[in-house]
Amino acid sequence: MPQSPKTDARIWTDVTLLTMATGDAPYGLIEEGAIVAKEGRIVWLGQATDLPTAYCDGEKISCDGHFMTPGLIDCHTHLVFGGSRVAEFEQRLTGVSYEEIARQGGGILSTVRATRDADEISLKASATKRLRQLQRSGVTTVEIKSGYGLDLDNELKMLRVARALGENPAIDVFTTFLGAHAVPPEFKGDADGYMDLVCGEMLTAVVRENLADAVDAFCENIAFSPDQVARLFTKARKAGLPVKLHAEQLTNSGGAKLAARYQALSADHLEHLDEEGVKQMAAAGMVAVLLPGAFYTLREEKLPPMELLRKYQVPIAVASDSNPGSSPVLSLALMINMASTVFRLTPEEALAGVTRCAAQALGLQDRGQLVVGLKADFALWDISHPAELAYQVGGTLCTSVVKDGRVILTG
Ligand code: DI6
Ligand code: FE
Repeated sequence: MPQSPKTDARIWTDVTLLTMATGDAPYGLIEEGAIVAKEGRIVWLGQATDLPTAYCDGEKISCDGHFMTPGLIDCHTHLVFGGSRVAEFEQRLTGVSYEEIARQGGGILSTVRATRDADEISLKASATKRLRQLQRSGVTTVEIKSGYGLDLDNELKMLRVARALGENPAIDVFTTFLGAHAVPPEFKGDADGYMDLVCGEMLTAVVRENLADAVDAFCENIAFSPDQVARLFTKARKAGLPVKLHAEQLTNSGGAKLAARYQALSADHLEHLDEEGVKQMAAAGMVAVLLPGAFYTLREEKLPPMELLRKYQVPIAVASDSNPGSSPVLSLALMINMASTVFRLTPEEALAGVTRCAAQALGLQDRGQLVVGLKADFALWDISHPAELAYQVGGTLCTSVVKDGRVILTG
């Protein structure tokens, strides 16, 4: 029997909405608001006094005066991995640099060894724990990369685990193939030879098994050159996959310009990005993904070029980069704080960075704002001013998470 519109609508009331929709008031703020979801989508929002009578009989959920934002989107993570890098953290505290550790065969390669040794069940179990923490910070969509397998079987294993995590109705997972994350020990000194494997057998299998929604690479002097990345991006685009790039994290290698040539979704990190790179990102319609957790953990000193990104109107996303080496971060809410305090984004820019602009960084048009027709993915916050989301350091302000119109976390 068809359900009447009254019965399956769910209405959140007694709430301040931060819609994050473009062109509206700051934050898209609506006081004394209400929002209605049906079949997983937003069907109405506005001031509670204007609620259409058609929805008055629906199931009502009072938000006790809390604030609602779109569900947060973490558009850059390496959440699936084996082992731990805590010993390396201690080593770095004694003055050894991240690059030195990588050159000595530690760093990413130590996680590669542990990930190769782990089976899918244990990888899924450890990633699930981390994912739960992110969800508690208001996340409803997460991107997860491969990149710690670095051979055919282990890259596919990582992507299968990421896809399996996305079977949970409480979270959407966007998967990214990052086979070109580092040169594995079997190819030491032969990055070109390894790139042949990534562009050939590995990419073919990833596409055949539909395991990835995008392709990423690490363009850096300790990883792959722009020419090597270009070979991969040409193949990826031919296979119909969008690309994105770890670029200008430790040095200015020209990665962002290369990514722009392939209309990449985003270039990520970007501390060493120059004006020409910013211009080309703007022309290609790319998003700049800033990762304050990695900047903080590695005690970097060079800030990303915020003023240039604003000047050329490049949308700015903010993500956790959650990974065992450079960013052991499990809260996207904390990244709102760090994006403001460390990168000097305004609180509104930082919130847009984990909602509207993060959706754009994943090419997802159906989320990231509270707008009629988009997914009913919400996070509720016990705050009394929107800037508190950026002001608070740590703790848990998120009181409830709604995914596709269903309450999945409270308290
Ligand atoms: N840049 C990063 O910050 C992560 N990957 C990358 O290319 C670090 C990954 C790790 O250290 O394990
Ligand atoms: Fe990363």
